[in-house]
Parts: sequence; C-alpha cells; structure tokens
Amino acid sequence: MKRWILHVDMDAFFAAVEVRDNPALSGKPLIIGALPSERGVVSTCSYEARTFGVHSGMSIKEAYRLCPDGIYMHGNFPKYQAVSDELHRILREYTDQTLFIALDEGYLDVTGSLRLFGSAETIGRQIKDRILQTTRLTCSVGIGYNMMSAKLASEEKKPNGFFVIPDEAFLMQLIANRPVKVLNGIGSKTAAVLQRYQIRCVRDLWSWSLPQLEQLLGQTGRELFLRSHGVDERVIPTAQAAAKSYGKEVTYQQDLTELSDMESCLRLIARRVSIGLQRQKLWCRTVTLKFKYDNLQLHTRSRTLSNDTNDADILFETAASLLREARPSRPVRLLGISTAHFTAEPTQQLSLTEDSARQQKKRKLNDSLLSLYDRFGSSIIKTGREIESEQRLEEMHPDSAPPIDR
Ligand code: TTP
Ligand code: MG
Repeated sequence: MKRWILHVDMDAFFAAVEVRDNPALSGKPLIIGALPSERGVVSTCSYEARTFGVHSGMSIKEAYRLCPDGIYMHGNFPKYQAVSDELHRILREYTDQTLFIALDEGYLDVTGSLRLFGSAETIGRQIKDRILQTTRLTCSVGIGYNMMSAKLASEEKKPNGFFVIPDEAFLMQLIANRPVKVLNGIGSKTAAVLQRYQIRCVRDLWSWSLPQLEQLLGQTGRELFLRSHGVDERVIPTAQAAAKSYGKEVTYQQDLTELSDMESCLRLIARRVSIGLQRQKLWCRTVTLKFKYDNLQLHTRSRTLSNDTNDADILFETAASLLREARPSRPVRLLGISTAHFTAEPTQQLSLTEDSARQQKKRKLNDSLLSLYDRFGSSIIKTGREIESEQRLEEMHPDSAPPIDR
C-alpha cells in the first residue's frame, strides 16, 4: 500500500530559539555552543553564520577564525526541551505513528490520517502553520513515500522549506547526480571502497547489481543498493507498539549471592529475550534490568541504547553492566530483562557501516540460531558462553529442579 510519510525538522533550532527570545540577534551570525575562549564545538549556528562556512560539530576555534564578528553563546537546554515538547505535542495530533529522532526532528506516518485531515500536503502545510503559531519558529517539512524520501524532501528547501517526493522515480531522478553520501551512513571505510571503484554519485551505483554490491560491502552494500533505488522499508511504529515492553524473568530455587552467578543467569535470559524479539521482528532502544532481593524488595535499572538492537550479547552486556552498577547488597531471588521502545527496523542500521563485516556475521549467527530454536526448541541450541553459564548454574544447584520461569 502506498504510504505517506512526513519529516519535520526545525530550522537552525537552538539559534532560532535564541533569536526569537532576543530580537537584537536577528539577522546576525549567531553561533551556539562553546565560547571562543573555551575548548569545544559549535552546536549549531544561524543561517547568517553558515554563509561564513561555520557548521555544527566544527571546533569553536575554527568557527572563530572564519567568523570573528559572530555572536557566540552557550545553549539553554531546558528552553530547547520545552520547545521540543510543544513540537511533539503538535505532531502527535496528526497520527499515533510518530518517531522523534532528535529534539527538533520527527517522522510521521499520516497514511491513516488522510481521511480525517485531507492530503499529506494539507497536513504538512497545517503542521507548518501550527508550529509557527505555537512556537514562533519555522521548520522545514518534507513529504515522501517512505522515511528516506521524506527526510531528503525536508532538506531540499531548507530553511522554511516544503517539498514533496511522491515516488521512487522522482527520488531517483532528484539524486542521480548527487554524491553517494546523500544516501547516509557512508563511513570513511565505505567511502574509501566506493572511491576505489569510482562510485562517486548515486547514478554510479546503479550499474552494480545487488549481489555485486553485497560482495563488495556486505550489509552496507545491500543498504546502498536499496537506497540508491529509493527503497526504504523502515516502518514507524504506532505509539502502542512503541510503548509496549517485552522481557523474561526467572525466580530461582536458591538465592543467588555471587555476581558471577547472576551474570550467568542474565546471559541465558538475554538469549531468550533476544529470540523473542527476533521472532516478533522487533528492535528495542531501552533495556531494563529487574532484580528482587530475598526480602522481596524489587529494583529496576534502565538504559537507553544509542542503537536499536535485538542482539543477545548487547542485551546481556547492558543488563550485566546495570547489575554491576547497582551492586546488589542482598541475595537475589529473581532476575529479569525487559526491553521497550521498539521499532520494526533498526533506525541506526546504516551508521554501523564500519563494523559491517562483524555485524553481518552476527546477523547470520542470529538468523541461524533462530531457525534452530524454531526447529528444536531453546533447550537444545546454545552458544558456548551459554553452555558455560548453564554449567555454572548446575554446579551451584546440583539437586535443584529447573528454575521457575515466567
Ligand atoms: P539539526 O536539525 O541538525 O540542525 P539545525 O536545526 O540547527 O539546523 P537545520 O536548519 O539545518 O536543521 O540539529 C538540531 C539541533 O541539535 C541544533 O540546533 C543543535 C543540536 N546539534 C548539536 O548540538 N550538535 C550537532 O552536531 C548537531 C548536528 C546538532
Ligand atoms: Mg533542524
């Protein structure tokens, strides 16, 4: 089914908020971040400062060299957060399929909202007006048929932009002669390989087949092939799907007193959570460790990851590090790992290109483990580490019945 995705991105966000609140800054090159006398970088700058070559992430010394007459200010994060909250509130009124990937930036799937609000363009225009009225700030809105095209559309006419990329043919024509880096997620190693094969612009990628690019760059090659043809199947989950959680917890027959034993237990739990997520084709952003003391006091610790995952090792490492930080002070009778903030596709996948060989190997291992689990059940197939963990637990409780599992 044809989808309609919007990407909304505030213009020169931190700088625009400061100009709004202090009109004397209007029309000036304004740089938010460290001060020139400090060490640090540019967070963002006004479009006037951009004409001097200043940009986000640049060292502040370099910015000062390019633009000595600019106005330099520290950021005021609570204020930006408050504006971001307003932005999120507005966007959520149009659909329950929203994905916020930064304070000033979010995607909306409005396919299901068209009957109520009119066309995607009508919705996009309305959102721009509402944001301007409510926050007195401008944004750029991109409309596309998938997330990639919506994002490219919002960048197309920045600032205060509005642009529609209706289909794959339009997108491919638009980016044909642009450097491959418009496809995102091309790190320095990938860039070096592409350069070696004289792949400079998107059009150059088109003469390569999918198997050829996969052979050259593994998973990254696959992503590049798909994106260069305008294909991006990432889905924006509904609020319900994003909010639900999934996990496993185990109450043990005997309390656990050693950290190393608790870690062994967590390793096995992490594998089972990972398998469950993979079966549901979900990647999570948040991992929560749960443990209950012998006196029934329950504790939880959560961590938000920088990348979406359903990988058992990452789930285990996160939970184990939360456990080490929590330093259990009493014997533990229950351990659990739960996961939340799901997406149906890992958003950061493209930025992992540098590790693509390792990633691909792991993905293959996970895929084959999953099919073995499906065929033989979780008691049969285990990785070496998991067997070690089980052996430890058996040594610990030689006569005990299997743990009570929920
Ligand atoms: P962006 O949307 O990337 O930039 P922007 O809103 O300032 O400008 P544009 O008009 O091009 O969208 O980032 C949003 C905010 O996030 C930005 O105002 C400041 C902050 N930020 C940093 O602190 N460091 C960075 O490296 C980047 C890219 C952004
Ligand atoms: Mg922005």
